[in-house]
Amino acid sequence: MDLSSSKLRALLEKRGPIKKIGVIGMGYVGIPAAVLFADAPCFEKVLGFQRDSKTSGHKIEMLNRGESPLKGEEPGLEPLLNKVVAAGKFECTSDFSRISELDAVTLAIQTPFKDQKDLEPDFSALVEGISKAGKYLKPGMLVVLESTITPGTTTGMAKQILEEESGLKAGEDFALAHAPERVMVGRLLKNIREHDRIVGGIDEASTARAVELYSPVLTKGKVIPMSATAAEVTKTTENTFRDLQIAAINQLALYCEAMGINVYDVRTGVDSLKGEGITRAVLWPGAGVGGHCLTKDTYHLERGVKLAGNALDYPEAADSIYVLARKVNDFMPLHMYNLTAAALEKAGKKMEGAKIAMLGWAFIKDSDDARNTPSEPFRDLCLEAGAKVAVHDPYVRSYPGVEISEEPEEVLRNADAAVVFTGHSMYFALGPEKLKEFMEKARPVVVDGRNVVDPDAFIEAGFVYRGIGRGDKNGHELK
Ligand code: SAJ
Repeated sequence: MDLSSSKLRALLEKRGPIKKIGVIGMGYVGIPAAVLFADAPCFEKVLGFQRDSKTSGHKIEMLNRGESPLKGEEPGLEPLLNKVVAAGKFECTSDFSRISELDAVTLAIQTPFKDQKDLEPDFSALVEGISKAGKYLKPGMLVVLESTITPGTTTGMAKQILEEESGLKAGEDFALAHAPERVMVGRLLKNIREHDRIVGGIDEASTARAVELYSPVLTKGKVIPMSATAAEVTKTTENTFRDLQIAAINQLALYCEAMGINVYDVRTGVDSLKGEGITRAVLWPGAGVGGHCLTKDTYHLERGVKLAGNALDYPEAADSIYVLARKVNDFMPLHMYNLTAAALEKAGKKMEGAKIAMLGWAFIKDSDDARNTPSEPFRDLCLEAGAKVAVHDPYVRSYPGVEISEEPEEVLRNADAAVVFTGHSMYFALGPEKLKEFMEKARPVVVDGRNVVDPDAFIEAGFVYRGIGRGDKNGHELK
């Protein structure tokens, strides 16, 4: 065993089992993590650290009253928060110096991208959190990063800041690991308890200490130990591969349109090939890919390869298959625009001066989450072409610069085209007669980005129909 980790092991032995834990970042990742640590009998105390800022400072009192500041339904969270607060096992504080009291501290701070264009992540909030952890770090403590980060960050930037701020040495004086979060809104507690947990230390001793931290909160899930960089690559890859699978079926949908066939027939056919060792992850074509995971994690992975700085044996200027997948998925809103323009032309109209009714602004069905929604580039293209755009969404109430109505009739009134962008359940009930009544057009247009409407019913009712992947219907005769 190398000297450094034997020094660290001695420090950890001396400190004994983890008893006191800190979680920095009281958001949708940090709060359930802190509550589950606090509920584990083997841990004595958990501190939730939250900056007392204008936008989030209110969370401190709320959490200390046992109230969750998170929006939306999170089954089991508030009762558990109440329980651990009442038991004195959890408290929220803005006093970061109390980090010095702890055996382990985790960082669950979001890492958004500055903006769509430059695809550079904004690590500023995370860097602030790491600096604070470093400032109050003591020998024998464990630091774990839970945020989604560019591969190489734990052993690179994070290790460097922690050592500079503390004067201590990672892997000798303190343990350092990455344990990426895998939570999804609406299932936070369930995900942490039941998903397997990837735990990656910068060395063996760090990995072992992080395994000791996470094992008690897992029920069905098991810990999967590996190196810190492998853990960073695992997290970014699990979303990169999902994005790739969506791009594969989106590309096929475009081919099926060009070949005059129904992509959903082909999807059913390909998906029917089952059996041991045979896997085909056939997902669903659609109007595009939004959200804060799939639109970003590919670029974290790509940056990680570049940051590693080693020779990559791959054609110099060629896009990786992953970046190409991002480009295919980002093309889908443009394809929706092309389908809409072609359908309007078939109806004897131009995009310029037309009224477009967009159904759906959220990036995912039956949700109010509109981060990086594919609806936005489509709306921009229509406005640039001189169309008027009205937006309906049953859940999204506000979005910068976009007026969103929850009244379908108001949005559809006198519209030349109705364009389905989000697969909200309520849209499946839209019938051609209702739409025709609201739109009041002799030759209305419907464009379906999420396989929501029945093509034949709309074609029979006199609509011009276009649907993603519906090569079997897109060239239909006008009724
Ligand atoms: N989408 C498609 N076709 C599909 C699936 C999704 O077009 O077959 C689109 C959706 O409309 C949406 C976007 O992709 O615009 C993302 O959808 P998503 O279901 O992946 O939802 P996310 O972005 O919330 O992904 C999260 C991720 N979870 C974490 O990062 C912890 C992802 O790893 C999960 O696989 C995903 O949830 C999930 O399965 O719910």
